[in-house]
Amino acid sequence: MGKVLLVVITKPQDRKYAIKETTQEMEKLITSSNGIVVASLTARVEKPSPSHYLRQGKIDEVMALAAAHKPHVIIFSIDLSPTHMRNLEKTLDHKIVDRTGLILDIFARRATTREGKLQVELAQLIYLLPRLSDIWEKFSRLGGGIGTRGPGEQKIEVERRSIRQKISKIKIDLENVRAHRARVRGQRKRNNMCVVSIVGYTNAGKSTLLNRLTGSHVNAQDKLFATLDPTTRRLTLKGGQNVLLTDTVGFLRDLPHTLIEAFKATLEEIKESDLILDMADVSDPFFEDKQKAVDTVLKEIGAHELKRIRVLSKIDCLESPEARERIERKYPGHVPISAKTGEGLSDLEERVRQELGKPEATNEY
Ligand SMILES: Nc1nc2c(ncn2[C@@H]2O[C@H](COP(=O)(O)OP(=O)(O)OP(=O)(O)O)[C@@H](O)[C@H]2O)c(=O)[nH]1
Ligand SMILES: [Mg+2]
Repeated sequence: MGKVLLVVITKPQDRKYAIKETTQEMEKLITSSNGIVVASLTARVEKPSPSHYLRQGKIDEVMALAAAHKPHVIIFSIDLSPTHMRNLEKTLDHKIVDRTGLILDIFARRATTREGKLQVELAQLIYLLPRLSDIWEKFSRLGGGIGTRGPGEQKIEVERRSIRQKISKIKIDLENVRAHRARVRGQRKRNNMCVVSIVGYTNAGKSTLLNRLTGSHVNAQDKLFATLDPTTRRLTLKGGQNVLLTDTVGFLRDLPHTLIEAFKATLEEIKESDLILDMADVSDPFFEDKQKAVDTVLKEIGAHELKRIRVLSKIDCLESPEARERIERKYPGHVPISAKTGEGLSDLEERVRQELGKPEATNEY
């Protein structure tokens, strides 16, 4: 992705810390996509300008920064309409990427399995469809004014049709994936295997926990969306019960709907679990907001009524015993753990055993 100029948009209704939180998250997303932020600015936008989203004064500021820092791309912290994006690209003469575009880029880098790749491609095509005319316009501009309106429009129609066909084909392929997953789940049910899914905000420590509990080596790193494809490992609890522990894609605030839609097959695995471990990273100053975002996604995928154990992760990062006590007092019933030091893991396993032994969901969420 190269050098990035970051434009953080704030709105009047945003909370006090929104700028800091959004800036930090955007920087992490950009790093996760191999970009480097060389300059950034914030713009408070009350009412977007109909043509360029930003007003002229801000556009001048962006232009000055771009001239000074020569970024490869200008990234916006919000989603832009196709018109705004097209006009900004023309005026600023730079490639513009919005939040969903950036997240799609990270997902495309991470996808390794056929299923993951199909899901990312589907999300990309859905994102591309309304933006097609811009690509063709650029193409005809390059061609030196060839492509008068008539034929240009026709070409776009042809291209649109072919994209729609691709979308339908991928959807059929993904239906097969879902059917296969459903069969596997049926098999597990017949074998009385319980499935426990680890969910939480991206970077909460889900994969590290799976590795620690099951002695596996799935990719865990300080990058957003390090995991895209679900991994399932067997875990033997005290007393001998075997369960299947699944680690899967992390959540994000305002996860683009295109992605939720495209990742239905993956997210469905969560919905069909017997128990979820909902992890929140207490070393993150914004973890409470992130917990709310996780709740929202769980609701959206219909998994909010499942049995759930709330886990507070990375407690080794809390420096003082007082900080730790404060958190534990504030969140009674949550299980504090550190996948790094191993602290709290046997308590967590014990809670899993108890919850699975209970007849049905008894939590209040
Ligand atoms: N200090 C500390 N760091 C941890 C702990 N658990 C995980 N980490 C670190 O947190 C970072 C993210 O961990 P992952 O396990 O990849 O997180 P994840 O939830 O799987 O993230 P995604 O797959 O990106 O959604 C890594 O750098 C881990 O080393 C912990 O208990 N303590
Ligand atoms: Mg992970």
